[in-house]
Amino acid sequence: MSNQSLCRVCGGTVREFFDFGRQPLSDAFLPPGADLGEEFFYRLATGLCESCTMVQLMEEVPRERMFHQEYPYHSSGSAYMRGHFEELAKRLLTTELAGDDPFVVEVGCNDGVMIKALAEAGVRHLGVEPSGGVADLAAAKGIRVRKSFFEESTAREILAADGPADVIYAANTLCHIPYIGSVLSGVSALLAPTGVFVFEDPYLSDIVEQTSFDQIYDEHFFFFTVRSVQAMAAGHGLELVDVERLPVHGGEVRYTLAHAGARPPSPAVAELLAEEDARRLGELDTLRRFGENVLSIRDDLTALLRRLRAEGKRVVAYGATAKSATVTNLCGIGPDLVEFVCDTTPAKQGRLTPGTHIPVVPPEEFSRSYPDYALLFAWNHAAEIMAKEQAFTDSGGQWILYVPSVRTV
Ligand code: JHZ
Ligand code: SAH
Ligand code: ZN
Repeated sequence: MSNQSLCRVCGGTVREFFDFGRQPLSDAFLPPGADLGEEFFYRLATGLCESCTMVQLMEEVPRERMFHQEYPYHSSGSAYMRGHFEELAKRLLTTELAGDDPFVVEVGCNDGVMIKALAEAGVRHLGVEPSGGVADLAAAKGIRVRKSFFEESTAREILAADGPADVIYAANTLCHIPYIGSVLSGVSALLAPTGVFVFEDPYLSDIVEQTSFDQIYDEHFFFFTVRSVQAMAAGHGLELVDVERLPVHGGEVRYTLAHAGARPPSPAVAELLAEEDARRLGELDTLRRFGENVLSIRDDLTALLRRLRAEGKRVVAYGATAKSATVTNLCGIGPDLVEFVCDTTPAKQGRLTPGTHIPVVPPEEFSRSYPDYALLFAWNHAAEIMAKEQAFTDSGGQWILYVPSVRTV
């Protein structure tokens, strides 16, 4: 155990600012009969690179342990997210993909939630997706999928077979890749001279602002900012030319990279950079204060759940998110405090949550007999879920939220 590591982007020194302790893999839901003693744990801790300011995990989990045939996250599980990606696909069709015979590559296409619309529009495309189960779901929708991890060698093979890409796109995937140097070398090789690499991931500024510490888990290796992405791009002959804040997943930024000098940067880049500097996002003190806020939320949430149990209230949870692994394992929330977690994903149902072993059940269990309280693990989908579960509130039920602070509504 060390409180220093080497930056996966620039090789500089990464200084640790928060230690979540021993954590299981966030998406490793245990099947019935699993040997609980065999569960895989690693140390989850975050640090700041003192050279390029990239915030990153101190330890890496081998990629095959996380992304495999049984990977249970299905991107199409939220109507709101489906709308978000359809909107982006429409925009790409009228802008970057409007030329003659354009070619688009999506890195981490999952079940095809975004690229489906481009495939249906007849655009030459390729989804690159290492998790076999979700890749099969995409293929079943008529999407051309390559089952592999995207990295430099993959990019060169795609270039040889299909030619340069006008758009390379990745949502909630680039921040999952510790070997990001290889990915960017691949992007730089595969991208057409006037092409763009567009990616969107949780924004460090939103995480710090809202203390949304549950965005930190095995799969999220990097926490990007305009400053750190700019530095990273420059190291690969690329340039950050546009940024756009997004409301999804609790606050993200969509970054657009182009070959250096190919496009004039939008004023939005300098504007957001100035905001980050004003917030002192690249400073250890700011991040240490974030760590103190995490501990307050942990204490408030465990106190509330213990009080409700002492009062004999029924408490369940809603949404077996990857994020919730960090919450339940940091706070010690098990089946003694939360009866079950309901979730629409068949691949998660009938299993136990990683590390804390709370049963995951279908949403029908929730509506069968409403509890007094529901801890909303899928808080980023609050609007969609609260609208759908209006009958729960009508029955007198209350939601428990913990971002940005613990409260019931
Ligand atoms: P959701 C995953 O994170 C993992 P998670 C990953 N690392 C990442 O970055 C993001 O996705 C993109 C369920 N649900 O989106 C479905 C309902 O039950 O917050 C999901 O299991 N009813 C790739 O897992 C979970 O909640 C509903 O009405 O934190 C939501 O997971 C809705 C809308 C969802 O991502
Ligand atoms: N784009 C979707 C999926 C996010 S889940 C969305 O925004 O909802 C992250 C996906 O990245 C997983 O399906 C995982 O299998 C995939 N992934 C992880 N490492 C990858 C890599 N090196 N290349 C391509 N995909 C990768
Ligand atoms: Zn660095």
